[in-house]
Order: sequence, then C-alpha cells, then structure tokens
Amino acid sequence: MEAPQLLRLLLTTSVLRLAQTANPFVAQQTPPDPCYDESGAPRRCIPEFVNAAFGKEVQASSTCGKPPTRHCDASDPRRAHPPAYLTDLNTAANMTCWRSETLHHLPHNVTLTLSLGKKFEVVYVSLQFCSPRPESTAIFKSMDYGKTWVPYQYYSSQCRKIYGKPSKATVTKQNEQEALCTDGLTDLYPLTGGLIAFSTLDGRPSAQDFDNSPVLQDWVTATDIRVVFSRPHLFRELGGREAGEEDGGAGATPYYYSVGELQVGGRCKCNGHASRCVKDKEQKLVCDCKHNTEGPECDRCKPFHYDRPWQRASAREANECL
Ligand SMILES: [Ca+2]
Repeated sequence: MEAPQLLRLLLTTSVLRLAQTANPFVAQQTPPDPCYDESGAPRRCIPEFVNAAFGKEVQASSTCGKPPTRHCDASDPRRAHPPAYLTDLNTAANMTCWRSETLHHLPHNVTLTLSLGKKFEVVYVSLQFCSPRPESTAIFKSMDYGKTWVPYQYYSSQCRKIYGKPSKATVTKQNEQEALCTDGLTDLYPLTGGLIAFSTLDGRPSAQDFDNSPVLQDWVTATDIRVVFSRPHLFRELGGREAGEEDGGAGATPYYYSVGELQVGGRCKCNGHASRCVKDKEQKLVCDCKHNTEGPECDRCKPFHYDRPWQRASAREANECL
C-alpha cells in the first residue's frame, strides 16, 4: 500500500470513530430529568432516600484501645473498635463495633457526633448496640453545623429524674417541635443486638400534611446528629451479683458502651427543587438545583428570576422561580 492511501485509510477510520462518539442516539439515552414532566413543565423532585450516616466520620468522646487493654487495642486492626465502625458496611456474618473506654465512675457521658455535611431531612435515627442498651440516652440535632443543638428524643427508665421530662406525653399541634422522653427501648435485654430507633415524624399530627407544615419541615431538618449515652445499666441489675457494692460503691462497677451501627435515614434537603445532591468543586455536598433556583438547598431564586418570591415545591405546585 502506498503512503497516501494508507494516510487516507487512517483518516477515514478516525473520522468514523469520531462519528461514533458523537452518536446522537447515545445522547438520547440519558434518563429524563425528574424535575420536569414529559411536556417540560416543572414539577417537584426530591433526592433518593439514603442512610446519610454511611461512610461518614463520627467523633466519639471516648474510644477504647489507647492504651491497649485485654479486649481492645487501637493499634491492632484485629482488636480495634474505632468510631469508623459506626458507619461502615456491616455484613450479617461480621458486625463491626465501636466501643468506648471502660468507664469506672458515674456519671460519665459518652457522646457520638456525626456531621452530615449539609442539611438533610431526617426520617429516622437508629442505633444497633453490641453492648447492652444504655439506661438513659439522648438524641440531639443541629441545624447550623454544630453551633447550637436542640433535643430530638430522650430514652430513659427514669425520664423525670434524668431529663426532667414526663415519660408519658403526647404531641399536639401546639408542641410539634418538642422532644419527648420514653421508657421504651431502655431494657437491659437483649444484652447484645438491641436497637434504639427514633422516627422524627412518628405521632406528630401535622405529619399527614407535611407539605403545609413549616414547623415539621423545620423539625426534620438537620446538619448534624449527636447521641449522648448518659447512664448505663449497672451490672448489679443483672441479678444482684455485685449487690455488695450498693452502698458507697455506686458507680464503681466498670462498664462500657458499644455500638455496631449508627444510621440516619433521610433525604438530602433541596426543598423539592433537585432530584440529587452532588459534590461541588470543594468536595462539599450540594443540591443539583433546577427550577431556576440556587443555593446549597435550592433555597433562593437565581439572579434575573425574582418575579415572585422563592417557595418550596409541593406535591401540587413546583413553585419554580420566574
Ligand atoms: Ca459497624
């Protein structure tokens, strides 16, 4: 083959390749945008339901293994129980567990703090324990990246004494943003695998009409979640084995907390104006805003789209910016 012919052949092949990559049918295969209907009209769209805690870093006020003990050694991967085990992938065969230091004196709060990185709408917070469940636990949330905290829910067999709350209270339309205390989910048994699960909207009257309840929209919004273990069950409650310690030795029984999984079920908060959240240039999670909105939560109108005030999208009305 002569050189010009070869050149022509090479050129033809590369042009063909180019044509293939620019194939218009490939472009048409991208899925339709959930924020617009078939006719192109805007409609409410929401990110998928996720475990927002998964893979995120948790700050624990106490973790075992430094210095090493018989059961825990932070420097030995086979015997370490780091906070990363709270949000890792568990398998049925192998539940990985975070574990606090062994604590000797009461009271000794142990705190877990999880930053979600942006605003989420939280549906539930759950903890699966590897140790017995605590006797008293409080769950808090922050809406301002940890500057201020509000209580979400209390669990205690002595609500009044530990948290100053009645153990039986109902939520009415007047106090839908109030944290309750329950003596449920505080049993010592099961000794391992016990669960604490808090549903943010459970029993709150306006949950049926969430679209029209700014109070509950606010209630479910969180940037950070904090769990405080306030009191353990003492081992003497396991059958009085150490009853001799009742007098004067209160709190002398060593104890620890251990949790296999902390979950925060919910959706990235985008006010109905985005169907997904993405990482921006600084690796921060932000809404992929549509409907002429912008901001981390699509919480304002884009410039030149101020013809009516910004509004959250509802099931009936997309409330796009014009
Ligand atoms: Ca785990």
